[in-house]
Amino acid sequence: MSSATRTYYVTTPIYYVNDSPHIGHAYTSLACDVLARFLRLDGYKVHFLTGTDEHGQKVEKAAAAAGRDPKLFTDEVSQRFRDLAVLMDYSNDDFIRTTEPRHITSCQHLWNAIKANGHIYLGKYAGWYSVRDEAFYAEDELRPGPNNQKIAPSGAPVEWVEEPSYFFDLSKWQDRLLKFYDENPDFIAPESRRNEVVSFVKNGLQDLSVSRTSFKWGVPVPNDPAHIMYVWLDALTNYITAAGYPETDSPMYRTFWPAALHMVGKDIVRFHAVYWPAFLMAAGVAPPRRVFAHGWWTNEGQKISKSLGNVIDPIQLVEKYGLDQVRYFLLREVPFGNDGDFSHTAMVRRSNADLANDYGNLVQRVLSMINRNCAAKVPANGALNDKDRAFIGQTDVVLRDMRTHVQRQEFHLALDRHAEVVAAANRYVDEQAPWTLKKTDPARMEAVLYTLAETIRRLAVLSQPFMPRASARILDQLTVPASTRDFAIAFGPAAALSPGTELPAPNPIFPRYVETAA
Ligand code: ME8
Repeated sequence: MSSATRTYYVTTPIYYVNDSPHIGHAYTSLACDVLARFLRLDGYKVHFLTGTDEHGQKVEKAAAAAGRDPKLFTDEVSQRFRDLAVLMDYSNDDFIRTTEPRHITSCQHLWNAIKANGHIYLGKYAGWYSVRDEAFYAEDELRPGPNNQKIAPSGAPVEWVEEPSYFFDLSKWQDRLLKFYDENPDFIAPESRRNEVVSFVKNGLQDLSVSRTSFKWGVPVPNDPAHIMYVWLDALTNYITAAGYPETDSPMYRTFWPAALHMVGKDIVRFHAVYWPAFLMAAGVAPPRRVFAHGWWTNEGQKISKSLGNVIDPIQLVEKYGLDQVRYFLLREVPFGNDGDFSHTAMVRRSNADLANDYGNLVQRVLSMINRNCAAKVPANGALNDKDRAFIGQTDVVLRDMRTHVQRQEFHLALDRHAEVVAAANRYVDEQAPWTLKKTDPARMEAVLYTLAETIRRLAVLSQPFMPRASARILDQLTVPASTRDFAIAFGPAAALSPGTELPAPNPIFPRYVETAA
């Protein structure tokens, strides 16, 4: 396949607009952003989608509690998610809202396709529902809670619901889903989530209620507007809406559907890995290629919740520690897929140790030495020896390794590989001691500093997806043109730093975080 034909469609969950974004939302979108940026730099045509989930009882209730009209309320809260995308420097290509006309059309079209294929029938729902999870639960999934209430596995309260409802014949999809998982071993990751989903499906599936009649805030069911669509059917459909559905002949749809990856948190894996492929297969639409369910963040050991008052606001975090520092911390601190704990101590430790002391210091000391000892010009490279060339060349292998890790959503391992070269380069500075060579062997000093500057250029190219602003500043300090920052060019022979090029005065990239008295 030529690089021009490689495409990748990556999506975040669309977030409920019942409340402001917090660190968990920022995390999922960050992972998608890093993936999208990495693949664009690697020559892929990428479409990166995020957005907001605006229908359903949960949002309707939040609007009522705020004394607001649901449309105006969702406009306002959705905007906060857009603002977050700007603050966090996400490179999303589209932002979808489920209240948009394009989405209503798409939902109704999908509904009609599923119904025309005989997979939707009218009945009556009598069972448990959790508004907080927007999910139906079987009796045996619930446990007793306080005041004789029943509690969902997520800890959310449930209520008894009885109303006319359309059903999707999910019970008939068990074998087809199991076959699909079998034939597509990469469809659900990580492995633990895959096992969880497979055993859930093996235990048998019940038909799923896909419409509600007791409230109005949603997409009307075609030809029966007393019903509105179940918010999860509505929400999941966003992924094909944004790909141009129902225009399945459009260039957009043909280029990007099926999606390469739906990134989600582990709380919503069942919706994405069970219901969604079943809905799509029932409509004759290809399912996505992969669902990755990452882990859960706690705050200083506690579940993050509004009622505990410990919600971490990404805006405050970025103001306090810096954007690239936060982006780095979230993806480096915890193996992607595992649960993680946010703590101020860990954030400061990571930022100061890895960024200020290691990466930042490497850049600062090398550029300062060049500034002082090489007349602020890229050093001469005539005296490079095999060891120097091998030192630079190791970054070719790191690019390959990082590519593999990012493709598998092992962001922490990609950053580990990067950090190894940073550490090796700092050792190289110490071993070669260029400052002592100035008088004894100036040509050798230039070769050592050239080797380091060229390594830093490559490291900055590789860190762009993770820390776009800091990486750009490093590349600017090396006067690397914007047109030579993608991987194919940056790692090609013509992009190497050119000796004699004038360099600006160096500026520190990653300040040390110092606690200020409150
Ligand atoms: O579920 N740690 O929206 P939502 C890590 N609208 N990630 C977290 C997190 C935490 N503590 N808290 C939230 C919905 N997340 C639906 C999705 S998609 C068709 C519809 C992230 O606003 C994580 O990605 O409740 C989780 O899956 C998502 O936010 C839930 O966002």
